[in-house]
Amino acid sequence: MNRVRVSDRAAILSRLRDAVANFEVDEVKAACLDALEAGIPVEETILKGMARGMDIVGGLYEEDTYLLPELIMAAEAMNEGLSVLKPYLKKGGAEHRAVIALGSVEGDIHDIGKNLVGSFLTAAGFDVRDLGVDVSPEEFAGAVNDGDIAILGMSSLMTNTRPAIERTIKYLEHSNFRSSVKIIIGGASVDRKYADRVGADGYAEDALAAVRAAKKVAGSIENYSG
Ligand code: B12
Repeated sequence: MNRVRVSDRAAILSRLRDAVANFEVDEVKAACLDALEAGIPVEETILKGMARGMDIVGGLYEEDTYLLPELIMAAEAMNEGLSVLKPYLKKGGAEHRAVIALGSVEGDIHDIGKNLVGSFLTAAGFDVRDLGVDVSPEEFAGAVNDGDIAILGMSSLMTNTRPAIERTIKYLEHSNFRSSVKIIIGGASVDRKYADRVGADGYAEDALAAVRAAKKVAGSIENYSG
């Protein structure tokens, strides 16, 4: 395995962060390849490099330096980088763990984080069903009704879509599906306190923590063999 000095590793991750923040697609791809060559774990490259770049973009948007087109270009740059790195996400863990369905909640079309969570979960051996974006409470319940789903993951990035999580949980309760699934939630608009308040079974702040949260709730499901 290639050895890389801590300072080099930090330099590559900063380069990647800045390339995403400046939506320089070619530079993002080149930095991803350099990170691979330097032996930096793919998870770290994604979360400590590219995702930090997206945080910068969010901050610049908030202060009106960036507008919507810049958000879109940064998202494209991140997706290009992810396509370079995804094939190298480590496959680990047992196959045929619990089935987990993921969706961005009603009104929310942000999906980079959700998709990342899906990729990390797949790499960890979970069977992931992607319900897409703008998923209504009825659609979440429909997915549970369809069968073998053990865990439902909901993503919300905006304060005005956060209430859709609570609505979905209430809808699952009213339609008697709540007890058949474990629920984990994430995304920039939520935190552990909110998760506890609405009665979710787990919360995670990033994709690595999402794998831990999924394993934890899966561990409490009867007949789970992971
Ligand atoms: C990229 C982006 C977009 C892209 C989305 C592209 C796409 N395909 O996803 C586009 C340009 C489409 C967009 C649109 C809009 N956006 Co936007 N967007 C962002 C931005 C810059 C980055 C989000 C991102 O991808 N981050 C990188 C990923 C890796 O991180 P993440 O999503 O947080 O996911 C991680 C964790 O949260 C967690 N996680 C996420 N989901 C889940 C789910 C589960 C189950 C678990 C366990 C964990 C988990 O793990 C993930 C991986 O580590 C954020 C700013 C920010 N810093 O969040 C604004 C931001 C979310 N957007 C914002 C806004 C306002 C909008 C628009 C309304 C803009 C407009 N005027 O139209 C629209 C809304 C569209 C809609 N209806 O949803 C605001 C929301 C403000 C608020 N607090 O409500 C933000 C915060 C920007 C800001 N600072 O103002 N956006």
